[in-house]
Amino acid sequence: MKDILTAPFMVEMIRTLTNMYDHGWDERNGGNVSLLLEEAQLRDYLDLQAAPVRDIPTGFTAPELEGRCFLVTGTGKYFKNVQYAPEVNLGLVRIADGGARAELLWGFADGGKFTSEFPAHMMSHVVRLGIDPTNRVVMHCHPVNLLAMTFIHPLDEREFTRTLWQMCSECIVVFPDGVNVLPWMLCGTNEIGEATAEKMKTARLVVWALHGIYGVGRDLDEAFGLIETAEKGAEIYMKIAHLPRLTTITDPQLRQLEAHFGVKAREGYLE
Ligand code: 2HA
Ligand code: ZN
Repeated sequence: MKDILTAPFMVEMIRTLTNMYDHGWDERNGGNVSLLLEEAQLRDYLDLQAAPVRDIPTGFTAPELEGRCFLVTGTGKYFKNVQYAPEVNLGLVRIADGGARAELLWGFADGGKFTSEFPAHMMSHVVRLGIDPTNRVVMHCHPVNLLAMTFIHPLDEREFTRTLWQMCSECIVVFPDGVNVLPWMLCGTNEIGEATAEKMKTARLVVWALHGIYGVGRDLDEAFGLIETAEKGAEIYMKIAHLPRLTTITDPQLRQLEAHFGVKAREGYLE
């Protein structure tokens, strides 16, 4: 077997988590990421027939994910530390018993377990895989400007999305499906997991007001880039929201971006 710490998916996960920390999105133990892996990606690094290290109950069901493997961040663990001790801060789990149990195949070496937001991650994976079978990543973090924006901007999803689209030309191109928004809810529960997954049916970005954001993607770069672009829009908004606005990107201009880049803006979101 090859050393799993040299696996391309592991290297990419560690780089991405470090980068998220460096962006200031993941203070202390803030944020969590899960990456769906195929058996073919794992075979050289793990004996998949071997008995699991231990079982971890999940507290929910997700029969759609039976047998699927996820590399996931640990509860209470700091993104800052992942690069120095990946086997403590990350775990590789295989979903079993219709979702009720996760078999630990590698990691969480200090006896730890997956993120408290595991329900939101797994339920979001189920929904996004139904829409795009190539989806692999669910990413959650606390970007400052998106979070700040939820204190001062109406949480109406159309309005929130339109404001972000107006902040820079890239926004409508990168997330034409827009940004969905949940009001403040208690985090770490099945309820917020179910609500997040429901919102994932119509957009790949879901803001948790006064808390943070969820993004998904086919790989770590795509999920990161989605959040990065929305956060850029929010940063511009936070710089200008209190100033007189003399110029904006108009709806006809947003239509031009839509046509030129071959994307389809969320139905009814443009005038
Ligand atoms: O894991 O971000 O939402 C820490 C969090 C909870
Ligand atoms: Zn959070």
